[in-house]
Amino acid sequence: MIIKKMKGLPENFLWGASTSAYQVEGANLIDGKGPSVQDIKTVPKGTSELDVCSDFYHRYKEDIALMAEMGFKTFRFSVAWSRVLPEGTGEVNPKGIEFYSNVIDECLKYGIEPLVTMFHFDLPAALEKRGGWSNRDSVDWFYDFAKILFENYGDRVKYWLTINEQNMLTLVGDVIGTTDMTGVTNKYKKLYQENHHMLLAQAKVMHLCHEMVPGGKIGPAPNISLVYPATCKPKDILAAQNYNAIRSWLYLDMAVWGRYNNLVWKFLEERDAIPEILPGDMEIMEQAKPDFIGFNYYNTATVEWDDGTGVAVAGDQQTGVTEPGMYRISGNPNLTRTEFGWEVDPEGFRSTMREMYSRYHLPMIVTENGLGAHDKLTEDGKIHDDYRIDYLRRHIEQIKLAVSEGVEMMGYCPWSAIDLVSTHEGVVKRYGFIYVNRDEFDLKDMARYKKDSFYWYKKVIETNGEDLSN
Ligand code: BGP
Repeated sequence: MIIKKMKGLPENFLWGASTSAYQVEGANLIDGKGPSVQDIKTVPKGTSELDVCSDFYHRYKEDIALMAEMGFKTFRFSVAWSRVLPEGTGEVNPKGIEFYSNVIDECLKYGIEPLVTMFHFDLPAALEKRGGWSNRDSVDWFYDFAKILFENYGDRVKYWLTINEQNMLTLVGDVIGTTDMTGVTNKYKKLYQENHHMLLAQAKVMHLCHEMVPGGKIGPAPNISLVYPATCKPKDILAAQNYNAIRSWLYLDMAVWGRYNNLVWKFLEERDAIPEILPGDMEIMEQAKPDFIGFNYYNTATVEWDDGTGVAVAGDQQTGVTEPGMYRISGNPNLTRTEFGWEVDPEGFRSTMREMYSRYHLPMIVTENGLGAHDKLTEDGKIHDDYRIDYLRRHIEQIKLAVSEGVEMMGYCPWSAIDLVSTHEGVVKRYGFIYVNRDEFDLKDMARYKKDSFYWYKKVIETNGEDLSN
């Protein structure tokens, strides 16, 4: 659709940006924090450990002041479960409770609405030892953890996100460092049982939020990308539908409707991987209602038909992995790529928003979107990241178009507010508006510098997205 009459973004649009605890905080075993699965994993060769990261734990005041300077209306951050509950259950760590309380107060001081992710890739190691999400008790573990969060922060935090990228935990958990396949004979059985427990835990926590938090709003935060067929061959269309279902609709159909997607169900049946569902589970999920959908978008995916001979070459959140007999990742020759090989598709962002809205009719907030690059600090303390400005501008333009088409968008939180450690490609893959002066292994002085994108985003926020010029 060629749009001539633009609508403009809603007045209370939540401009902000995102981080996650294990990637930004550092202080990973300090002040009573227990280890998480991220602290006990072997980090990919050539990348830094997660002990210091951006040292947000000690510098959050300075960092939030910079976010306020950009004019943030919201800040999306996650709580490290093992900072609050070092063993994952039981004894609460008062210093952990205090830290997030301080972060929340610091945001509120500047009129920044905290948007809190309850779980972002960092299950307490103690719980992993007890079977992690494979253990049915994980539903109660998460529920009890959520209760502590609502009790302590529910008076000040209105917006909650349950689980970050649950779909990526299932699809590429090995790359993110969350999946242990030792001794597992049927990976699908394990992964989709874990997935069922997470879905149920999420549903119970959505109920709980509505009971405990006055005016509280809660939603999921999967990574959603529309999947394109590589050609208009009918079989490629089927392949695209398969991957759309496995990658995205499974998670949103469950979160919104409490219904297993039929294509995914068949896929699981074929792999002898139907999860164990106890009486009452489906009712809980059917009745749980998110208030909005949070979603991370980096790019679309493109697939072709696979006759069962495709090879599942390792891939990450955005490059994807071929699923023999369902779809084969093919790549899209019409798109450019970032220097880390991720395709760039702003128009795909619009089609993703359109598709999501036409399926679920819920308000949506972008909880991640951004460009990872090797930024350079110049001698006079500048970072000229015009490529990031270009990426973000092109994506915001698509939000404006989608909104003009009637899609309800609540806000935009690109990844990331400040440089932090990538899931598997180290510190050198930078995303922030704020540069952190450290290298992969040399911590330097960790000083903060404003990138060119910092000033640009400030102006975008000031004009509520009207002025996107450089
Ligand atoms: C998402 C994760 C984030 C983040 C981002 C960028 O999948 O939710 O935690 O890191 O992707 O990915 P990466 O760090 O792999 O570049």
